[in-house]
Amino acid sequence: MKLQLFQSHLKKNKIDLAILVYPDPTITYFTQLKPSAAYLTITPKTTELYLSKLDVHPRIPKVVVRLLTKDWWRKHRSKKIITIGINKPFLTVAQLEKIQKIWPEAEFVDVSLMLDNLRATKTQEEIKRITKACDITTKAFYSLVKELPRRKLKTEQDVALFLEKEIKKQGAELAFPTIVANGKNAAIPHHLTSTQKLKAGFLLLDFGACYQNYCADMTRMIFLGKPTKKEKHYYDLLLNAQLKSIAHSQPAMAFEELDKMARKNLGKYSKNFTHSLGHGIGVEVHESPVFSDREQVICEDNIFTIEPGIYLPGKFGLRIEDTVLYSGKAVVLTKATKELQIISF
Ligand SMILES: [Mn+2]
Repeated sequence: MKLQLFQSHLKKNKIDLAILVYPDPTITYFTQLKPSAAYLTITPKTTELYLSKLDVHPRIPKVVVRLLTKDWWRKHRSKKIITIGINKPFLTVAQLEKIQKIWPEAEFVDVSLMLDNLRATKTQEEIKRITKACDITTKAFYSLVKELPRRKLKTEQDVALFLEKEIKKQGAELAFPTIVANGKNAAIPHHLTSTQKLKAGFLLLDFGACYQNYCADMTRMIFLGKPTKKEKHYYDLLLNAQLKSIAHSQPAMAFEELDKMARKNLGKYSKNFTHSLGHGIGVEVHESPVFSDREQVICEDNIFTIEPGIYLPGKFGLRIEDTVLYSGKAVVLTKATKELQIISF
């Protein structure tokens, strides 16, 4: 995506060569590929992608594609290289040791922050793809709302498989394994979808499509049966906090501040909100901006989730999540209705 901008950062910081090793998602970011193995080398002037014989070798604008051999590095070794950029969170110790053996005299610097910042601001093409991923996710949700009253889906896993099939039918992949949590299972934010039979109560759906390498993330609640006044009250309280967080987003506001505001709006249930308000999203489901990082503020063309939750261990849990683009104002990309869907059971 922003390859040339990254190259100018390398030049400015006097980094001779950056080496990225697959499965570093930054390789997908720059090349739009998800190969089985790859090295991506970026200098201020040239970019080379080394792919194994097993993968397709497509043409990529501004990237030279080469065969990954045992001594793929030889050409680079012949040049004077003093400083090498690495993406620390995605480089294993074993890979680093290998690279250090090839360039024993080089100094290694972490370029992860540079890459994270680059990726946090989306290009028009990225916005298009994430918007499409969100539309696919929304459609899958509506298909499920239509399907549930037929009573053919018996377990959490049946529901998850239905959603996943609806996503794949639309030409997309899954951004992450679907979370379907019914009743007290929903009190665990990352419940592992089970074969448990569906029962009356809240049904939490946290899922997303991945379209052309770009992810969507959405959580909606369905109620099977008839909710009590109290259950409705929890839902309304949470929805109010979620809507306010979206409405209060403004440029240069710290994500941490937005997080605090959501907790305030949950009142005494803020102690039942046990995770962060959201996260950046793109080629990865979780990427920069990181809400707990004090330095990170809302910028134009950021895409992030807003997902407050209330978890009552042993009873039930609720979460409402949207993928949001900040463009002049917060624009909700996951357009599925947030009116509690009540399905007779
Ligand atoms: Mn999320």
